[in-house]
Amino acid sequence: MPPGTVLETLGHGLSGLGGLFGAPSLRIGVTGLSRAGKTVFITGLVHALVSGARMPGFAPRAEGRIREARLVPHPDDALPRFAYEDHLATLTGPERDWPNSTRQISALSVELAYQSRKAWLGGLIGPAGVISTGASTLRLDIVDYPGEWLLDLPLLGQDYWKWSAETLSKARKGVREPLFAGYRAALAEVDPLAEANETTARKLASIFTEALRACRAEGRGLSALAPGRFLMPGDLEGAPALTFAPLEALEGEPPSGSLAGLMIRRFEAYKAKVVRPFFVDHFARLDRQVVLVDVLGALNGGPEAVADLEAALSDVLAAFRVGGNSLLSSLFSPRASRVIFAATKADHLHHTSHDRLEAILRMIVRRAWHRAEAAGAEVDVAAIAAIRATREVQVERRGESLPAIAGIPMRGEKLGGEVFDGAREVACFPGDLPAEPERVFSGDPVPLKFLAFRPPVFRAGESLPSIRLDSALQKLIGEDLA
Ligand SMILES: Nc1nc2c(ncn2[C@@H]2O[C@H](COP(=O)(O)OP(=O)(O)OP(=O)(O)O)[C@@H](O)[C@H]2O)c(=O)[nH]1
Ligand SMILES: [Mg+2]
Repeated sequence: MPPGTVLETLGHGLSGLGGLFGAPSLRIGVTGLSRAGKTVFITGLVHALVSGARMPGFAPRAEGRIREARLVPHPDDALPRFAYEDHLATLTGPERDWPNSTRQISALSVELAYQSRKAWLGGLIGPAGVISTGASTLRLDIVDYPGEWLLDLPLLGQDYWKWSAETLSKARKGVREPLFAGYRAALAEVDPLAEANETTARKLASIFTEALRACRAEGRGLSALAPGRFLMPGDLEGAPALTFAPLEALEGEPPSGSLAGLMIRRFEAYKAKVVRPFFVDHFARLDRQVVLVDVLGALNGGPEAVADLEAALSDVLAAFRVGGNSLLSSLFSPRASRVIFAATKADHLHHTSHDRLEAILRMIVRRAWHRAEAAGAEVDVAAIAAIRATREVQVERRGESLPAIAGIPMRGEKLGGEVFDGAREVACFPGDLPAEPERVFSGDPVPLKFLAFRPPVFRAGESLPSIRLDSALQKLIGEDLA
């Protein structure tokens, strides 16, 4: 019997290998598109666990059943370690800054020593009459990886020409149209049937990548940007498998020595050497998945950015739906039994708007979820702030008392002509989220303005403030510690 099945027959449903070589383990993927808040989420979550933070919404902690939470070595030696200590030092050091952007997959393990609920309630006598302490351990193997990599799943079912046609057609519409003008001009100058030439291939790939990057730029908020490794290359920067770009359709098969032939070969190499191994070696081994979503960033970008985010999340969701008889199921089958979508940075809103934020996220995800039949995994949503940088205040304006937030804007942030110095606290009213979540897909952009605030002041020995991080954790693993 393979190792994985042994534990499952014990009714644990946990990752097999960990159980045989140490504590039972749960592999938790934390993903999201670039800047969604992955690094901050993992740092905040791990700090809350190991520092013994009060977590009223996380039952095992609230009930005092977690005896110890400590960092332990990650079992997978091939994965870089998540730089928890560095990120924490950046957040809590004298500069109080947010961690740098990360470009790689990384992992960190936390071991929890806990008492099961049954033992806690006094059921300490085992079935054979043996006195048990009721103590158990569970290792959380947390894996941080770019959500962009999940957007590549549809590529596995496409050939080069189908991908090219879809990509170029999307590039002719809406916000993308002017951003891809340079790429279209570059395409007009090349002959796809001419002899393959590395310089031309590189030039096209680089102009194409620049256009993708422009779509992603602050304010535009576009999300559906496959191939995922073009923006998030990890350790593959400059690799031949990433040196391709879409071409206009041709009549018949191009000769293999032509530029088009080279593009086709590289597209297939990207699928076989980059996309497939990620899904088989990493993605398919996750037991739980957190997908972080910067809903506020997309709302700031307007309806097109929201629609784009929805399209991207729909591709992300497709990865979890690979089921029974699909084309991809022979390749891998995801085992994540619980997927939590979390809208991050909720501390940019007064708590009276958190339910609306959650409703908007639910709407964005639900439409995608119901479009195809869900296979297996339970899905839930939450509006959270892994690290809360603001406090709530009431602001009097023309005799009216408005619920607002106050925080210290990062140095250089601008609002209404003012440039902030990174030292002064300000109160602001970011705007109202619509009561009807559908409104974010149509009509006028929701008039919102979010400032980036400095992380909160941290005193050694204390915990970092957060919003609903505990209830998100309860949804994710509460039952595993029951
Ligand atoms: N106020 C507030 N800001 C947050 C929070 N989480 C993330 N942010 C902001 O969002 C930015 C991106 O967060 P990261 O955690 O670095 O995002 P990421 O998904 O790891 O980004 P990449 O590594 O670039 O993919 C941070 O620099 C903060 O400005 C939060 O809980 N509260
Ligand atoms: Mg990161």
